[in-house]
Amino acid sequence: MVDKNSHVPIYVQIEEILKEKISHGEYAVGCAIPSERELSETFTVSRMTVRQSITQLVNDGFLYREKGRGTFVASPKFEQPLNGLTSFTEDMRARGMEPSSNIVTFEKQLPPYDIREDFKLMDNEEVFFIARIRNADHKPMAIERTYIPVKLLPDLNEEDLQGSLYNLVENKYGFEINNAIQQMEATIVTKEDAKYLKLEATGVVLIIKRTSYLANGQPFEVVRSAYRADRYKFISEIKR
Ligand code: 16G
Repeated sequence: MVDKNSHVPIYVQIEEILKEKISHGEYAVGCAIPSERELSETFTVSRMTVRQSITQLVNDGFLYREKGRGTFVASPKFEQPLNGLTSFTEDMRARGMEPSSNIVTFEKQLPPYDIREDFKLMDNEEVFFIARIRNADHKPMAIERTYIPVKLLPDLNEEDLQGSLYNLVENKYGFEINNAIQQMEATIVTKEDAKYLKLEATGVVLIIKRTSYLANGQPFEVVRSAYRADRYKFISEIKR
């Protein structure tokens, strides 16, 4: 129960109690938790305090809200290892899930300055710009915005991108993908991405920028992705 004399804020104590119930399966995945009113009676605290705990658990991916229906227990987050250069398709298949994409944009364009620099392109050389919503079992996980030099994959088309880009690069074009450099930061989702990812306006995303290279050292993609922070955690093993 809640200890009102503790130096640990009450909303944090409630959060811990609810987390424990989730991890023990007392509150099962997909099931509704008790209402704010019920919880505030159980813990003899205000509804505001209960709401604060719940909001924190929603932001941390333990719970999700559905308008007019209540608050439910979320599936555990995906644990994505950070030590292999894998594709979204491979990652989802390895989990026994079905990958799919909704292509939001597919076009050729003159790249923005920084992208032109990344690829070391001439002023008049174009890139493909592709925005794809990536789904696992039909649920949006991420939106990826990818730049690829047109001269590298000249007949890339929208239909091909329903499947795996890495599969095309390796098997249709016969290139060897070798390594990538990746950076990650957290931010509040943009209005546009909230719509694509079906997130609330205050939802948090992990922004990942990946530049991937072929075996000959040539960069072939620059990708900026927004991953739902409530569905993903990235894991790496570090050795001393
Ligand atoms: C991953 C990569 C992305 C790559 C994509 C290819 C991250 C952050 N991003 O999502 O850079 O373009 O896989 O996936 O991991 P595909 O082969 O399924 O199209």
